[in-house]
Amino acid sequence: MSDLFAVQVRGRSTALGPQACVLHGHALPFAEALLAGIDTVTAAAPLRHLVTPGGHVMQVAMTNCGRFGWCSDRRGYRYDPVDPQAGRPWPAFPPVFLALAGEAAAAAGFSGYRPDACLVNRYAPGTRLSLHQDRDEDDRVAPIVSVSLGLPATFLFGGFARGDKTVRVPLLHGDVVVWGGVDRMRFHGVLPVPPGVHPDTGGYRLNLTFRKVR
Ligand code: MD6
Ligand code: FE
Repeated sequence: MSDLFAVQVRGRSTALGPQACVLHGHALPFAEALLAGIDTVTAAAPLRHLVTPGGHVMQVAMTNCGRFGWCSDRRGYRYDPVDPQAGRPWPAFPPVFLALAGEAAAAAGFSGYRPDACLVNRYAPGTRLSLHQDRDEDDRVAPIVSVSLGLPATFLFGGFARGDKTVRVPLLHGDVVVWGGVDRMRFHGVLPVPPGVHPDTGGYRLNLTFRKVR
C-alpha cells in the first residue's frame, strides 16, 4: 500500500450510530507492525477453530492476546486468562496493538480506552460470522475496536434484536470499526469473505477485535 493512498484515505469516517463509526484507513500506518504483531502472537498461541457450545466447528480461525482470551467449547463461551490449548497465559499485547486501539477509540470519542483482551480472527474465503452480540464481557459500555487487515469483507451492523434491519458496511485493509456506549450491544456479523489475494496477507482477511472484559 503506497503512503500516498494512506494519506488520502485516512481521516474519513462514517457514522453507524450515535457512538459507532468506521474510521476509514485508520490502521494503515500501523498495518505492517500489526501484521508482525499477529505473527508473534500466533507463534505463541496458534490460530485454531473453536467448537461452539452446540458442537459446531467455527469457520473463523481464532486466537487471543492480552490478559484474557475469548474461548468457546462444549461448556460455553467464556474469557479465560489461560490458553486452554497451551496451558499458559495468552501472549501479551504487542505494544503497537495498544497504541492503535487507544488512538482509534479516542478518534471515535472514547478517550482513555484500556482494552484487556484482543481476539485475532482469520477468515479464509467463504468464511462468514453470523449475526451476534458481544456479551461475554463484564464491561458493556467500553467500546469494541475492530481492525480489518487483508482481503475486503462486508460487515453487517444491526440493532439490539437479532431480527432488526442491518446496514452493510464494506471494510477494506486498514479500516477500523468502533462501537461502544449506547451502541455497544448492537448485533453485528461478517458476510462470506470473497476469494482474492491481498499483497500483505495473501488469501486471508485478518481481524483484531479489542475489548475491555473486566
Ligand atoms: C470481524 N468480529 O471479524 C468482527 N465477535 O470483523 C466479531 O465481531 C467477533 O470475530 C465475537 C467473537 C469473534 C469475532
Ligand atoms: Fe463480535
